[in-house]
Amino acid sequence: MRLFAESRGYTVTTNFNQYIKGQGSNPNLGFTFSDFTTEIDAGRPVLIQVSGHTMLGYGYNTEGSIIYLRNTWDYNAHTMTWGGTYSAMQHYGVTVLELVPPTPPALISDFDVSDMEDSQATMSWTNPSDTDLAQVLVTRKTDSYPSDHTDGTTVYDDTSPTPGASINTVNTPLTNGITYYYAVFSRNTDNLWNDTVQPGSNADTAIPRTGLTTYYHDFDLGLDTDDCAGGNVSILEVQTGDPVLIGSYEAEFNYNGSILNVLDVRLKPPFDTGSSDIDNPAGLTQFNGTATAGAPAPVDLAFLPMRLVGCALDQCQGTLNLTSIVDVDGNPLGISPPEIGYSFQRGDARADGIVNVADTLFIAQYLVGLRDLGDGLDKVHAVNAASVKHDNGCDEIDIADVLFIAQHLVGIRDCYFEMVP
Ligand SMILES: [Ca+2]
Ligand SMILES: [Ca+2]
Ligand SMILES: [Ca+2]
Repeated sequence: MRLFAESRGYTVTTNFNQYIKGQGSNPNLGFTFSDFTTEIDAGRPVLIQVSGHTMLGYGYNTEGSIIYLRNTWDYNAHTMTWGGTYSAMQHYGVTVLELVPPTPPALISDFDVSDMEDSQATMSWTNPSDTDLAQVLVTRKTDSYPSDHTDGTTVYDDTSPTPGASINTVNTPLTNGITYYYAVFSRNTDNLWNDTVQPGSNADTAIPRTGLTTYYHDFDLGLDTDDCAGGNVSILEVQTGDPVLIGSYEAEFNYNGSILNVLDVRLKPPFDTGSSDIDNPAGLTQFNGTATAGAPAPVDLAFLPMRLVGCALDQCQGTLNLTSIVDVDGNPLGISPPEIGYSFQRGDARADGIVNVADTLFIAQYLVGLRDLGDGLDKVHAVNAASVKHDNGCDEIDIADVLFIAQHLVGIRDCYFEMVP
């Protein structure tokens, strides 16, 4: 009997055959009507053994010690008196079988619903591997997580799921800017639901957004407020239908450290915390900043004072990458923007690839207000100009830079702008 139950997928905790009281060798021992009612009240049918036949007892009436049973001869309900006879067959024993209640399918542990998509969210998870999996259901609410599979709006319902399958499906339409709470539930063929709700396992949120996600950044060579030459990193614009406050960023600047050095990383308000790692020998400066209260675009992120230490004949490329931008709620923004690069050559104020008398002229014109700093052949490259003569703390553009170039051009100074002995 136990083996049969187990062969049907049940786990048996207790099973025994016993004479009923009065039928065994000791008239004081045996299974009683009261024992029978205890089993029935616990939800466990009892097999009723009569001479030459077995029947299933499923109920009782204490008045007259009547038991309700079914036999294998028909589909009808029958009764007999406890310890009496049934069709002339004497009731002599019982078989008690206590089964472990069937368990629901395993909890889904990798449920993920995407954020930041326009009017939709992508749901993904792996079905439980239980072979008796009968249904997988996803429900959603807007104020809190669903409490069980009947709570909330059903957004996915598969009544013939494949155990262990990876599911990836889109839920749409959603309203942008609202937080949606999702949970995935499953049921087995015993009709047992796993109604556990565990964010991080089978529950997750989605925040869809409009029209994200492009942002434009800039890296401008120029002077900081104290006339230091270098590069200013900024976000010009965030393209999205919802207002976005920039919360934090990560950036890196790559260059040839034997030609260019970064002297400092200066955070720009409202970016109030951050860190930097300036590795000039490796030609890599990494930095990040956080604006606790958030910052709308356009906004400056940081200023990097720079100094060229190479020869007037050496060129190097410096490229800036914004590797991460996150909004004030912690959601990543946008697609990675392209890197921005500049060519650097010490003394080449006009940025035309050669250091000659035109560069002295450009710097002189800038100093009297006839020419602007900036990018392009009619502008003055701030770092190329300021780094000719190194100054205290950081490099500024002044008449000494003009003089040093002129002296280099007539051979008094070498290509590092050092006096020739
Ligand atoms: Ca999510
Ligand atoms: Ca030039
Ligand atoms: Ca200078």
